[in-house]
Amino acid sequence: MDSAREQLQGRLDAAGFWQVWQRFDGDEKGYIEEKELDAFFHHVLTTLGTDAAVVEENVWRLKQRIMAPQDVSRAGRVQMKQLATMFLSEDENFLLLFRQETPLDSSVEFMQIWRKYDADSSGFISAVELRNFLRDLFLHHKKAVPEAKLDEYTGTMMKIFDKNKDGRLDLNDLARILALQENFLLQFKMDACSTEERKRDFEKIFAHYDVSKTGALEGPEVDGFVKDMMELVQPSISGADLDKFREILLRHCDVNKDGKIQKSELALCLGLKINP
Ligand SMILES: [Ca+2]
Ligand SMILES: [Ca+2]
Ligand SMILES: [Ca+2]
Ligand SMILES: [Ca+2]
Repeated sequence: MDSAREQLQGRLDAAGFWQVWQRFDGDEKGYIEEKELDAFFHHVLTTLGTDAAVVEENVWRLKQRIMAPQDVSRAGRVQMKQLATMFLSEDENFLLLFRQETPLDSSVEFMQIWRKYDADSSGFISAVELRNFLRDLFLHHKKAVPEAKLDEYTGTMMKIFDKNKDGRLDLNDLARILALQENFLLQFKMDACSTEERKRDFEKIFAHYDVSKTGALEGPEVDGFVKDMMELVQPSISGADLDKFREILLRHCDVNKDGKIQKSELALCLGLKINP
């Protein structure tokens, strides 16, 4: 192991790494260009208080390491994972990268998590609630984390993802933590063409959100549908928006007032006639 790496590992936490990373990957693509590496390492070393006299030498060493044959990036790109591994401890690394390893299936799954950890239904995830999420996350990945470390990691995640610094996470902050994939509804043309096509799309859409296969959308299934619908017209919505739109949707669609949206109710709502 080269000495530059030995010196560096463990001295930067995930929040510190993220701060530098964001300067280079502002829109969170997950990689930077190879030609940005010099500047990136420069920033890291300066952040760590490396003596100016040896910065250049260390930048060169770090670059040698990342460009080693097995690490060579495709299309001149260097992935966040490659760089995070250089600087962070295993757990800190995990905090930044677990979302890439285990992406969510759908907004329904996302909303299940949101409802579960927003335990007091405040429309926000507080630090205490985030801590519970992280504890379960580490447990789920069979990692034992002492309580003190859990506090530290909660602080780290808040530093990274609590954008407006009010000490709590909104819906779109959690969506970033969990790296929710592309909106399912984006694949459909809403100005749909033939009736047949619209019916086929409708079947696909309903099946996607009716995860429990009950023939009705209930609980987080409604939430997931509402979230994706709203985000077709608005880039990201808050927890309060979601609750408001959920209520509006139910008011319009839930004809039999059972708190669920049956398939026939949704079809009616979307102006479609389907055979039951
Ligand atoms: Ca809450
Ligand atoms: Ca916040
Ligand atoms: Ca269902
Ligand atoms: Ca209903």
